Amino acid sequence: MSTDPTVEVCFSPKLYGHKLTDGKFITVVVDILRATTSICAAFDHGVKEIIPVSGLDEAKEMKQNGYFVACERNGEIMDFADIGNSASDFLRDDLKGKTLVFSTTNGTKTINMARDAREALIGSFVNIQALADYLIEKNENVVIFCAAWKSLFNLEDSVFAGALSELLFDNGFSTDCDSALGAVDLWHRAKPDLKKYLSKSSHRNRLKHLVSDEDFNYTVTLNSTKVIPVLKGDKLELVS
Ligand code: 3SL
Repeated sequence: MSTDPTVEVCFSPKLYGHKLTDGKFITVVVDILRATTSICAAFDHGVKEIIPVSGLDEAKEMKQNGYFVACERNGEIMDFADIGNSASDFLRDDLKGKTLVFSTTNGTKTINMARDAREALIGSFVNIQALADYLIEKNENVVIFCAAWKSLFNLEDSVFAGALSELLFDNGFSTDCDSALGAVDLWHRAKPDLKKYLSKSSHRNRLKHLVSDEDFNYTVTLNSTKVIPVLKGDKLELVS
């Protein structure tokens, strides 16, 4: 019997409860546009910790308690928040060494759903190789958990799931999950021009008036950072 570690992809939070992987596993949460890309940007720029909050009331209360809050719903910054959810929002020197609160439409809820994993890590194209190296070293089963859009399949998270699955398959991981195989096929379609491929995605078009081309370029550029955020208790911090 093969003892290779396995890869499974969940295309939506609605599917996470049905995953086949059990026992000890690591979950990689992915919300390419924009939560997990922005979390990587924040850590890369020196933020110390991020508290991912699912509900708006909680985010508002934490703002009243003095926290710096990043918060959007349907892409739009909330009126009580300090900043929204673009990677460039986090590139401020006054955030270095700080603890932030972060609440988004899909991403932060998905992070909080991943608490059943032995480790919940944050994935994006900007940290994909560092993440793959970490997972290869750990040699444990992996679930790639797409935040999707309001439970519906999205292209950008699924293409990323394929890219990460392929890096793991090339290093001894196996799968009996068609979603991982399908995601790899999607990645092969997207890989020659990732920006062009993801430009047709519904969320890129939904966000067109909110997300600059510069932010989108950052999102589709691989390996600009080696940060690997991990959920520890109620906070995201860097893996040690
Ligand atoms: O859903 C999320 O977590 C967001 O990243 C959505 S948005 O890109 O801010 O619209």
